[in-house]
Amino acid sequence: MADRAALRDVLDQLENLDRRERRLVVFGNFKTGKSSLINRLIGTSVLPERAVGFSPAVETVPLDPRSGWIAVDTPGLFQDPAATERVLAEIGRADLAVMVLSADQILSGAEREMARQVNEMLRGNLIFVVNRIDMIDEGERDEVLTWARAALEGMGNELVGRPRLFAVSAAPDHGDLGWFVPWLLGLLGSDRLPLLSRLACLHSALSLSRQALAGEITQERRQVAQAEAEEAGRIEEYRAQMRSQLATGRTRLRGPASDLRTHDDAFLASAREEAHRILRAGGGAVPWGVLVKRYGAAVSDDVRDMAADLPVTLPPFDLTTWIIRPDQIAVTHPAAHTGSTLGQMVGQALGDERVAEGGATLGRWVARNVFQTDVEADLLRRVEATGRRLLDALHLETAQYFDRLDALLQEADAYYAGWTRRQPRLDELRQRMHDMSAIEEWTDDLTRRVDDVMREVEHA
Ligand SMILES: Nc1nc2c(ncn2[C@@H]2O[C@H](COP(=O)(O)OP(=O)(O)O)[C@@H](O)[C@H]2O)c(=O)[nH]1
Ligand SMILES: [Mg+2]
Repeated sequence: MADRAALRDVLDQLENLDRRERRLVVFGNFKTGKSSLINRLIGTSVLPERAVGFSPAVETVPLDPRSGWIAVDTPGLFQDPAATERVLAEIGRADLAVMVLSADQILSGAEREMARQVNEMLRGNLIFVVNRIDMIDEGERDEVLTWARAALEGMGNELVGRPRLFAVSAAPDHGDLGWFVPWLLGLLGSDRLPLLSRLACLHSALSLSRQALAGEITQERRQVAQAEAEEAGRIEEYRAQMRSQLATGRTRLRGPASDLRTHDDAFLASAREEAHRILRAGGGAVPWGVLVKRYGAAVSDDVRDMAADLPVTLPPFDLTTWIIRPDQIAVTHPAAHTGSTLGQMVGQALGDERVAEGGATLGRWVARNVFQTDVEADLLRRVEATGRRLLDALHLETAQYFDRLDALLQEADAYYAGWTRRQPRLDELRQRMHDMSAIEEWTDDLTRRVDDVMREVEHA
């Protein structure tokens, strides 16, 4: 999953809600007297107060151990980006922020912008201390403070005031914090202050997380839509390809169904060959079973070639259930017999094997010329007639076979018309979208509750 830093921040802020330690973060420009102010607050100079030099460190000192408050001293703003970041991080977990301004150089544009930002982060848990008031002539002090109050209008909240501003002098020798100290100690006794700032921090973490999430969800949604479109395109393309192949297959099926002539011719030619063999041998059988099987195999071959690129497997043309008795043919015409015997006799007399073997031929000659009977033509006619009868039956069977194939191709077409496939990548994307939407909902719900509680805390 993508960056979850924002969400982790939310969880940190949730944990932060019941942190015992309470933090008063003092921040402001370089050399406004932040460290001096803290030292005066706690009554001892534990923090370095420098006329020159920059201390980049964040320091904490206990402020009021009974209520758990500590003071956090921070490096001056705008001196160094990394240090400024650190200050902002400290403010991010502050329960109360004190912005220290210098009376003699008060409220630059950058300072005002920073004040606005912090005020928003802490839901107004922000007060202002105008330090170095001793640097201003007494007669001009009111004017400076009035101006500052106007510039900071609207900052703060119901708990601290809007805006709350103190003019002090935190210099070690002539320091005077006035009624800032008793006021502050009174404020720090309230539990509503830390609750409000922590809810505010949680609130801003929630809205950042919500923003990050919204961006991510938009991106994810775009990805899902794109993946869906791509996948739909691929499926459609595949379906179209399969169905066009099937259509071609069906058209081609009609070809061989009407074009069995070559197989018929081959079948009859083999039958005739067998007849001649029988004639030569003087008897025998036409192996119709073998010829029929060969016919079936030839048709199967046709179909296999035709179906080679089809997305279905077609069954072969199966004629094994056909039972065909071999047609025993005795070449037993009396003339043929006589011829055969005659041939043998002559052959024996001459002592010549060839004449004896030629008996059948001689017999046929005798039959044709003496008895006017053509044994050969007779036999061929009989064989041919049987062959044609078988072919009629074979054609019927073939037609049924092709009908079956056509039905199969039609079924396959229906299958591919609605064909789809599992999409694990899409499922995963959708699941992620779903998870993120759940987090989004949770964030929105929590934000609403935090809003309500903050209003209550502030106006109780
Ligand atoms: N005149 C005068 N000097 C001050 C006052 N507060 C602090 N200083 C001096 O300003 C210098 C910087 O003070 P410091 O607390 O280190 O400022 P930081 O950088 O904001 O922490 C030191 O020399 C302080 O003694 C004040 O209210 N009046
Ligand atoms: Mg300092």
